[in-house]
Amino acid sequence: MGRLIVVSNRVAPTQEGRPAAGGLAVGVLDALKETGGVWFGWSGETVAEPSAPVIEQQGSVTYATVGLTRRDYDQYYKGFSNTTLWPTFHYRNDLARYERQEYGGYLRVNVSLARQLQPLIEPDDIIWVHDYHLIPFARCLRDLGVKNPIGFFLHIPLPVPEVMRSVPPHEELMKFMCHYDVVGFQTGADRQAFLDYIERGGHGTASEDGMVHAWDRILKVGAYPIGIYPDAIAKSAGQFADRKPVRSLRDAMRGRKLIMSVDRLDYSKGLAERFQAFERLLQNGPGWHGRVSLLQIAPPTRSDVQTYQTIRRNLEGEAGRINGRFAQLDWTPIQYLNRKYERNLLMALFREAQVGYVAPLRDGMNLVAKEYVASQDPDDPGVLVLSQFAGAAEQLPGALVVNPYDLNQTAEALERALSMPHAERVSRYQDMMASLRENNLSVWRDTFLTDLRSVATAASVTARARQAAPVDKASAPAAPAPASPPASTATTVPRAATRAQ
Ligand code: ADQ
Repeated sequence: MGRLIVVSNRVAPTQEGRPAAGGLAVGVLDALKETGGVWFGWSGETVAEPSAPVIEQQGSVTYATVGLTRRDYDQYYKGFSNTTLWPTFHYRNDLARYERQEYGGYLRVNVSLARQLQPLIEPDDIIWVHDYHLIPFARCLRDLGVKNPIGFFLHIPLPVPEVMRSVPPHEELMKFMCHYDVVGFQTGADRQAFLDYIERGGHGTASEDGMVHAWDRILKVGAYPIGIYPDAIAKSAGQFADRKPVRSLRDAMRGRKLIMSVDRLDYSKGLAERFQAFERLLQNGPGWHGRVSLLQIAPPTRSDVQTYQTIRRNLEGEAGRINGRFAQLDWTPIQYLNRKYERNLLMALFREAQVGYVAPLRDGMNLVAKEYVASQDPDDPGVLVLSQFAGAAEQLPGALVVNPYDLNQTAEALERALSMPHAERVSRYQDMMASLRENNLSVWRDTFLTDLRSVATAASVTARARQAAPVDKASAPAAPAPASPPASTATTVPRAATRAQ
């Protein structure tokens, strides 16, 4: 069997024990460590000129990283990826901006990354591309003659067609997605959004088994919810329980209950609404004053994007306002920490919290929700309060599910979680652990890769059969095999890139 080549915008820090805030990095690294393979992508450095990948071997994983020029960083990463696609895909068109030049940069970088990866690809490899930065990547590889199976997984939500259409090159992006052999989403709802775009827009058809025929392509489209390794997390949460920061937190909370939230500092995470629902709890329930604290850990990301500076200021203002309103000499209601923690330590901190509070306004999956559950003490577990807009809500049957825009409902759920009887907490925890075990990270990876291998095998069998016995045009299937894009569109990527510069 060939190697697995994972391609993502950012290759995670390679040193063990270094915190890697970001769900993709956590999920991909764990998945890749088990199978071994190559991880290709941006090193996080900006460079004067693009150059060949730097190769570094660590255990079973080969890291192949490249730098981006300042212009690439501004147009591809900061621009189209994070100022057009990220907000729109999280239903924040109000924060999205579209610049044709940035889209040109996005296409140019995809072409350039594909060229840098191509020499590393061996005939038996399978290629798994991750996330919204790299939607055109399969198309770019195919243009270079790469025939290997190529799959794509979107870690963030795919919006419904009406919202998707607000991105000016929406149709080209959807066509690019159809150049993969398998396209995977986090939830059934995201998958449905894709099918609705294709079918209602008259671009193609889908069959029961998830095969889509669109724009002369055949691909498989499925929901592959990303998981975690719950038992490994449970183990490390227990093992790190006596570390100093965990002991300090425990001592500080003596006699008080702890509600805990951990997120990247991002507007999709609904942090201001979260603080306001906690404020509502204190406002409606004076009995909680001095008896419960909210610990919010939120390391800043993308801090050079203007919107992220604004959200940071707003949030600091909200925490200050609420603390000013309710704090007592010996009690601060909200502790807001702008920093990363080592992963195992974070899991041990989760175990100290009676409530895990995960309330994004929109989230592909949200691994924190899963990690919180897995970190709990099975004999005395905490309760998860979870937004209905996180993909994880489809998967965690024991959570108290809330609409984060409804501050009263969320405050009531927090109250219920804080007061929940032991037997109910245990039963909810057990339901969720069963689901986490059944859909762990290996299941995510293996299901996706099994589909990718079988779709690619079926496609090459069909292609060989066609070559051996050419059929007359009238009876030929409408779409060619996935590995061979139609010649008529073969230059779309370079042309669009040139046009937009
Ligand atoms: P993210 O938006 O980054 O991921 P999430 O799924 O919650 O969101 O993952 C965050 C990860 O970073 C978690 O593993 C968490 O433990 C870690 N982390 C967060 N804050 C940290 C801190 N202060 N210190 C250390 N570690 C921290 C994207 C999508 C999600 C999707 C994932 C995976 O936006 O919807 O679940 O990819 O597919």
